[in-house]
Amino acid sequence: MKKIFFFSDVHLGLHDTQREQEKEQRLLSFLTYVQKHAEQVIILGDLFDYWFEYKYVIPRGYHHVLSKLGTMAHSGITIHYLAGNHDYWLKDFFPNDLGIPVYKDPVSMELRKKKFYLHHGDGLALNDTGYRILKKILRSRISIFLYSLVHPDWTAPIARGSSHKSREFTGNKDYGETDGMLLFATDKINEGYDFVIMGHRHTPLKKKIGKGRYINLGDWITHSTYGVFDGKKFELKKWK
Ligand SMILES: [Mn+2]
Repeated sequence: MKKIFFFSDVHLGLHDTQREQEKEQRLLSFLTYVQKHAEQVIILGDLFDYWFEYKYVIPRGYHHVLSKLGTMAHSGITIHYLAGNHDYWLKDFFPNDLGIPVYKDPVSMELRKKKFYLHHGDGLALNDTGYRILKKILRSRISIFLYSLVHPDWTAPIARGSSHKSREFTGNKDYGETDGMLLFATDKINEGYDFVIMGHRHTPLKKKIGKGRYINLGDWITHSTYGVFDGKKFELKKWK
């Protein structure tokens, strides 16, 4: 019986070439396994540390992973890609060229008769109004349009630098993010969801809340964790 796989926060492109090559190999070996056992795959955001696509240009350096995902989708595996805060600027490359639908907002899905709520996890901190305002600005049509006018060789290094800084900055401050995500998950489970799945925190977690479960998928920078659902139980596993 085929299964449904979940993963998030690979942050491809984050480190130097050597570390990135190691991470890419680790992810590709996982995807080869998934290809054999999956009916569906759900990516919960931040697959890339930086992604901005133009009409005729996509970022360089990810071609092995892109072609792997494309092959998987082509072979009949349904892949859903929910954008995170680092790869929010996806356009039509994934749906049109790879056959992978992209979601810009949290989604609810019924999988094997269970109700799933899928959310990358950003913007749920309890006292981070600054981020919520920044999120609106960065995602506005006008900002995206203006950014797209700049040559890709100029925007990519700037964006990569600022994505590093933002991670160091958020990593050093406590915005009550863990609590905010847990509260959010609790609300959703009380609304009737069986599973609430998130990423973004880079810390794997599986928690029973009432009759439901809140799962945080962890990351592929240090944990290499993923979720697998067989229709009955949801397991949070570590890829070795
Ligand atoms: Mn994130």
